[in-house]
Amino acid sequence: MTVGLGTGSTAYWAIQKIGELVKGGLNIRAVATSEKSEQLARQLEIPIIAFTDIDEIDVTIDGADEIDPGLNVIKGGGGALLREKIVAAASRELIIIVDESKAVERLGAFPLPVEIAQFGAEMTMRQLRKLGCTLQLRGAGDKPFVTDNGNFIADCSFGSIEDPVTLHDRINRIVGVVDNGLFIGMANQAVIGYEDGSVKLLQRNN
Ligand code: A5P
Repeated sequence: MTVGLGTGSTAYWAIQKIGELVKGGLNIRAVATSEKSEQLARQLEIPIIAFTDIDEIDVTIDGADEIDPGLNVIKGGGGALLREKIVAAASRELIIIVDESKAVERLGAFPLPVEIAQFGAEMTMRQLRKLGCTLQLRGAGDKPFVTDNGNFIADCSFGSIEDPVTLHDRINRIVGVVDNGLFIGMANQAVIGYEDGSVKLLQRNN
């Protein structure tokens, strides 16, 4: 199988587990959604292949910042949303793993990460604000956070997102936006872990 490896503190544990299985003889190849996850996978001796060398990914396991009951998701808290979305779009199955704090009735309390080109960033952020959010360029002072793809992240607080599909499309129509952290209709399953050790599995109905 070809497996997509997610990014973040939750995906970290999935990668560790996959590493154990590989050590025990599991025969897979993997693509990573960030340089950090790729590094971790290499340390664990999970065979990594270049994204250009694959046609399709069988399954990707990744974390999320928020997930709603329809399995729509906000991602990008760790800044890897673009590669995560490219890998998710190439995957037959996307499994989201979260703890209970990420499961919400409606998306939007978590500021939506939007990846924007460095060139013209001020202009792009002005257009984003017109959509009704308060916005923070990620990073400190004159040292903005730069993604693995060389772009900036604008964290856009909408408070509550009533219509994620429309918002996703309106954001991505802004010139200078590379992509945003709304993953709509991409996740097939979610695994939600609770503090008492129990686990809830959610399946997308389609
Ligand atoms: C990385 O850019 C993100 O999309 C992460 O998958 C998301 O932020 C969840 O990360 P944690 O598992 O660290 O909360």
